[in-house]
Amino acid sequence: MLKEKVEKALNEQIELEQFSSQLYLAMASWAEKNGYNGTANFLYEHSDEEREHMLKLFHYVNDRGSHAIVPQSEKPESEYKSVQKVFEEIYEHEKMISEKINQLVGICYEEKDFTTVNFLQWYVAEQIEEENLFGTILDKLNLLGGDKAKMYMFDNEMEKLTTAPPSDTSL
Ligand code: OFO
Repeated sequence: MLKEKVEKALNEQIELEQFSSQLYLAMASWAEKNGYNGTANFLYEHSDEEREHMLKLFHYVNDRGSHAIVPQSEKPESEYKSVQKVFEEIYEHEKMISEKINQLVGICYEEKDFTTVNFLQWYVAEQIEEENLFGTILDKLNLLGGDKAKMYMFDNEMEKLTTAPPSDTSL
C-alpha cells in the first residue's frame, strides 16, 4: 500500500492529467469550429494521450493497494483568441505539469518510495518530449506571425503530426 502522502500526491496528479485532457479537448473543439482542422485533430489526439497519462496513474495507485479517485475537473475556457494563443497556453501548461511531476518525484524520495520514483520516470521523460514538441510548434507560429496563407500551411503540417486518421468531417 502507498504511503498516505504519496497516494494524495498521485491523486492530485491524476486530477491534473484529467484537466490537461479536458483543456486540449476544449481547444480542439475551438480549432475545429474555426476551420483549423489539422490543429483540431492534433489536439483531439493529444487530449486522448492525456487521458492515457491519467489512467496510467490511476491503475498504478490501485495496483499498489491504494485508492485512485475520479477527479472533478475544472471547466476549461471554450473561446481562444488565436491558434498562437492556444499553443502559448499549452506550452505554459506543460511547463507547470513538468514542475508538478518533479515535485511529485521529490515527495516520493522524501517518503523513500523508490518504486514510485521508478514508475514516475516515464512521466519525467514524457515531459521533456512534450515541452520540446510544444516549444517547437510555438517557435514556428512566432515565425509565421499570423499570416493567413502561412497559417493554412501550418494547419496542414499539424495534420501530419497526428498519427490517428482525421475525424470524419462528412457528417
Ligand atoms: Fe502533456 O503531459 Fe501528461 O503528463
